[in-house]
Amino acid sequence: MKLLQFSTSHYCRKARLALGYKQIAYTVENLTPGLHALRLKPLTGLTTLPVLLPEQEGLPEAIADSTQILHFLQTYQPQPSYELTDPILQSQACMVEDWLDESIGVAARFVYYQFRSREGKQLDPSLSSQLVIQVVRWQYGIDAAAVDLATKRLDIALTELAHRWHEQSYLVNNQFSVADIAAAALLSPLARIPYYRQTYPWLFARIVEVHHHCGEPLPPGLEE
Ligand SMILES: N[C@@H](CCC(=O)N[C@@H](CS)C(=O)NCC(=O)O)C(=O)O
Repeated sequence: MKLLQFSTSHYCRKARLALGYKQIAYTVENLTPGLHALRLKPLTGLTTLPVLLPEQEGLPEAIADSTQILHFLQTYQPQPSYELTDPILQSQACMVEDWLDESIGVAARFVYYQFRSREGKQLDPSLSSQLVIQVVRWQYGIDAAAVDLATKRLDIALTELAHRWHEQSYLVNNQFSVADIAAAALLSPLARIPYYRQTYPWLFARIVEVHHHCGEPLPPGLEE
């Protein structure tokens, strides 16, 4: 299988964690931001990454959206499973995954790019990197007011996650699920930001555990 991705995207990390957990061999193709839409639009009708190309007869040509990719992989190869057997618990896991995708992953992006353009500029002060960061800020409307709201949303999210992830290993019913994969990927950009590292050490311990569980390399800032 081939994963079309942006190498730094936390949504693409989510798809890689699922592929890793399923132990499915895959290659990646890194697309160039800006030009990516030309390749993706005819393929999926969307412009977002990740996109999975199963490259097998009888399977869809392309699957867009990290949630759909996880769903496809579970059907393609049921074991090892990240689907909970109790349908009510599985529905809870899907709801937590959707909340992380639609709200928390977006908030993490806002806070991360704000950090990279300010206090975290020294992580890569090169002109090319700062240019990419400015383009991303413009593309998503990342300004001080939006970042303030994103920060508050993350505080609420991390208080909720503390109840579920600090005291137990897995988010839903203490069983590994799509919710853990989504949280580990979508909150990983915060590993670069000292405030989050100091305030929520348990979060990064869990992110590392999930990456080990999936056999995938650790995110920037958490490499051993
Ligand atoms: N809900 C989507 C979100 C993916 C997403 O936001 N991807 C970003 C990269 S992190 C993207 O492709 N942005 C480029 C664009 O929107 O044109 C998913 O889970 O796959």
